[in-house]
Amino acid sequence: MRLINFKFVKSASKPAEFITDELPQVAIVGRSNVGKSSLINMLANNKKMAKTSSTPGRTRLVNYFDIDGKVYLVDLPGYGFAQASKSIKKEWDRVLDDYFNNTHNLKLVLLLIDSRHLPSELDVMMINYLVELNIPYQIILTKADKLSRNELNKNINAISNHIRHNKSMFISTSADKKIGAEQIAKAIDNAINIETSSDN
Ligand SMILES: Nc1nc2c(ncn2[C@@H]2O[C@H](COP(=O)(O)OP(=O)(O)OP(=O)(O)O)[C@@H](O)[C@H]2O)c(=O)[nH]1
Ligand SMILES: [Mg+2]
Repeated sequence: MRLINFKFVKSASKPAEFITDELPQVAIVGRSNVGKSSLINMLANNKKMAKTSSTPGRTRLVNYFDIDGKVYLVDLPGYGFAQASKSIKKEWDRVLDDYFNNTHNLKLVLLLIDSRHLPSELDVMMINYLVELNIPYQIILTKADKLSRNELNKNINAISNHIRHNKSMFISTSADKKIGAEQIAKAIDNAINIETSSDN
């Protein structure tokens, strides 16, 4: 599948505003500043689709993008922004929890982890949370352009050991160098089509 036409649909901050129509959803999560919005821009081939910022904690809302009228790509608030006040942190946690508990058409979560660092405790919590809710997820390593081939391979091994996932399950990406978009499109396509074929 090629992801062609991206359209921003809306931002939401509470369940009453969430999109609950029939279209499948694919959500993007990860700690603040990991590169969620940049990844959307890479997929959309449009640097202005999702707002990016070098200031962490930029995306505080649930942002919905329609792709080709087939699927919603959903940019979720980042977690673990160290400098956020306690009340803002709580609010983010609530938005994430609300989103996962109120979105019944969620087919896949793209969980972003910075390729330069070991997953944080919050990343591990997020994985456990998704497993518990039985939500399929795909690990995406971001900012691969910041590492040499060797360093990247070393980190992929360390990350896969740390979270006990087979490294063949990771997709390495760079929004700057536009690496990994095709693999992600394939993962999204698979996630959407598995459901459709088993429904028939
Ligand atoms: N070198 C490089 N920098 C990147 C890449 N992806 C994102 N960045 C930079 O990382 C910073 C954060 O990127 P965002 O896409 O805004 O991150 P986010 O996860 O949406 O952040 P929040 O919305 O705050 O949770 C920006 O300065 C980006 O330019 C990448 O693949 N390579
Ligand atoms: Mg963002």
